Amino acid sequence: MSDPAVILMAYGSPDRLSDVPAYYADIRGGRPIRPEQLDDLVARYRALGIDDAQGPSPLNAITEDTRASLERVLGLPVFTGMRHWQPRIGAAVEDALERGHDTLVGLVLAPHWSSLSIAKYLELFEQAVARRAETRFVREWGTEPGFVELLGQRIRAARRADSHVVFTAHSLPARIVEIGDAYPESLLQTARLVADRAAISDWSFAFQSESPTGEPWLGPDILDHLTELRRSGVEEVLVCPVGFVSDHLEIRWDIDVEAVERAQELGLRLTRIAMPNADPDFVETLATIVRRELAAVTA
Ligand code: FEC
Repeated sequence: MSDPAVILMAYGSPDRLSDVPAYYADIRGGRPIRPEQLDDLVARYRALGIDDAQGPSPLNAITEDTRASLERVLGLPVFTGMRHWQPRIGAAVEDALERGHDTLVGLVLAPHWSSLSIAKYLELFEQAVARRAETRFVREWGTEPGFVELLGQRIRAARRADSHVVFTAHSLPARIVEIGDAYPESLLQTARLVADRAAISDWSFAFQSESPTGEPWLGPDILDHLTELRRSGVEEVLVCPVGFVSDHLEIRWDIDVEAVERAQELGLRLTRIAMPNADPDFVETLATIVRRELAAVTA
């Protein structure tokens, strides 16, 4: 190994509202989008209320802050590659190769492997490298001690005495379980470790952000789960989204608006932990993961 670099991958977000149709088309991968689905998505982005000059979601800016901090901490070049927007994973890899980097560590800003999520990043990464460099790809890092510690601290900081903690992650079509995907177990493993770290026993797990694709998705969905919690006497809920690391549409809309509204209807108080974003402790955890991968290359 002579010249390593990191390809830091994230989901990506439209730069402005007018990009939403092209961005949604990319997510759908050529499958049709009904006009009312597009209208609904534009309305959700619009409702985030962020100045369009900065983009309708904070995700791209947070990813850039994370990239810049990771580069500083590691003292190595870090390139951003987005799954669904620019700069693409392919462009990031090309850029790194053109600058002469011969060892690329691929790291996704999402902690848990699934055949419908991280596997897609891996495909794009490997296709782009096309055996032109040595690669290490981090498949998952949801039990990384620094990550568990950070979430545990965030829970301790935000939790009130009687809060019930609900860990959440993005739902996926239920068929992934039939093909042997361990996504639900990996999520529960993180939730258990974080709960232990925060010394809480009053917790549960729910999925969020299901898409209207016409097939069954993993549940329970957080909105139904809140109803069940209220029925069982819970009055306060603290959401800890273990499957995400940044503020973005799925947090700012699905939790901060939709879940909060449902909670209010039910007479529940719902708050959530602050996301890791580009927090120095989180960046240090990412750096630890990258250093371990690089040590394995040189070993
Ligand atoms: O803030 C932003 O602009 C982007 C937020 C965003 C993140 C994100 C993360 C994940 N997704 C995952 C799975 C799916 C599957 C489908 C799907 C659809 C959407 C749509 C939008 C969207 N996702 Fe996403 N996701 C984000 C945004 N996601 C917008 C399209 C409209 C909608 O359905 O709401 C369904 C695709 C299909 O229709 O076939 C499946 C998973 C993650 C977490 C891992 C990761 O970050 O890669 C899993 C952030």
